[in-house]
Amino acid sequence: MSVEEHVYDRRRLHQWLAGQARAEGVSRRDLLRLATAAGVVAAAGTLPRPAAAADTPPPPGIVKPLPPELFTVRGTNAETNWSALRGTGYLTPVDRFFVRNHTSTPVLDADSWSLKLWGSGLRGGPGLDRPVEFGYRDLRRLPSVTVDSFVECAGNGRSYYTTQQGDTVSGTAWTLGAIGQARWRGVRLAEVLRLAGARPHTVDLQPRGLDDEWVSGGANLGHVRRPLPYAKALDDVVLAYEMNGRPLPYDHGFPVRVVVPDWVGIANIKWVGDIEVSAEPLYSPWNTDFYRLFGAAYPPGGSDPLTRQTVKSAFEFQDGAAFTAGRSHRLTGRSWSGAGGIRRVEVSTDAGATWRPARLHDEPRPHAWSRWSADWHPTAAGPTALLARATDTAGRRQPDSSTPNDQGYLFGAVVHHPVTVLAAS
Ligand SMILES: Nc1nc2c(c(=O)[nH]1)N[C@H]1C(S)=C(S)[C@@H](COP(=O)(O)O)O[C@H]1N2
Ligand SMILES: [Mo]
Repeated sequence: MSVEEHVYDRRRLHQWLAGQARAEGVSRRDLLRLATAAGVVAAAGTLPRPAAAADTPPPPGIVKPLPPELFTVRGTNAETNWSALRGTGYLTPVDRFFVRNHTSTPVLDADSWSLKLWGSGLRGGPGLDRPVEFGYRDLRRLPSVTVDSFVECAGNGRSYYTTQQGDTVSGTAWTLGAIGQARWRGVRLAEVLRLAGARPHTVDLQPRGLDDEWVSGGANLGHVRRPLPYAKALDDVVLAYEMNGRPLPYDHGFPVRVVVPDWVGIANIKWVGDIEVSAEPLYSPWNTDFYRLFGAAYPPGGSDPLTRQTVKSAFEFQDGAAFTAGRSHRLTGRSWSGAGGIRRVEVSTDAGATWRPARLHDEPRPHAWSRWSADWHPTAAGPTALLARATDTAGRRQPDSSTPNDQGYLFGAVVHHPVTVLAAS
């Protein structure tokens, strides 16, 4: 390609990114690849989206479309609307899987990507701890495993601390849509650690993302990274390259992400570029200042770093939904827990005065939700609240309220969903 063509091509790609070029018959993915190769989109940089109407807020750095019927955009994140899950199957379709980005989605190239393992936990002794690298194809050639697991943000349900309990908390005001369940395929992290020569006295691992460094409160906290105990890594952690039978989408960690079943979403590092393997305990802002519980009910240094998610339930409609009196309505929803499968779900259609069991449509399975339904025949018009309450196989039942913490993590109480019953016409 001549120099002039090169310059022109870059301008053309810029225009495409700005929504000023047409590209019928060419996939967005292919154009993004071109833009990345041309340096129009930095390999791990901010990803512009096609220009939106002038009156819409600036879109976050998320690649996939975020139609308002599927998502509620919150800053750099996109929350799944629960109404959009009604009728979908056991797995959350990628087009409606929530996105939680500290900065923005990097568009990486699998062929030039590699995963580097390094640190004092690798064989060779101090100073001799040579990094070990795996390419995308190397990982693809190793024995694969498949796991159905939800990824849920530790802050899922956070807004209910405020709206339901009057607590002041900081962070993204999620309702209950910061969860999705996918079928992940990849390589066991234990296998990669074995090949890399991890020593038995390894204490912590620290996977780190290739997305931009995160600046918070004026401080650059570096790349997103969080220590992971070696024992958990050996147990069930997966380096995933497929989601629901397809290569990982850009927004969910392409080419490879960490999947840590049952644990807080932050453990599931996307776009992983390296993993420190350490014989000493590791710290990052993500296991010190964040992802511990702080507040009146906790010690001054906070709780231990967060691990398992709580038990939660959600209905597949949006708060404020309207139902017509004198008709039968099938209420549907899902419940999940980070400590086992779901054994029982109860529903209340009178703001918690009375409860009845819901029908469970899935067997209890660890780190996966169960779908359920209950029929409701409202007779009186007016406002009411619908509630769902789950019990997991470890015997944990959702409480009436959650002990607050400053950053609003791990909400687990029963949520009151206001709805309106309309008079029969
Ligand atoms: N590299 C990187 N990994 C990350 C994050 C991030 O911003 N950067 N966000 C984390 C958080 S807080 C959550 S809840 C999950 C969200 O995963 P999803 O966007 O695929 O739904 O990714 C985690 N992994
Ligand atoms: Mo999160």
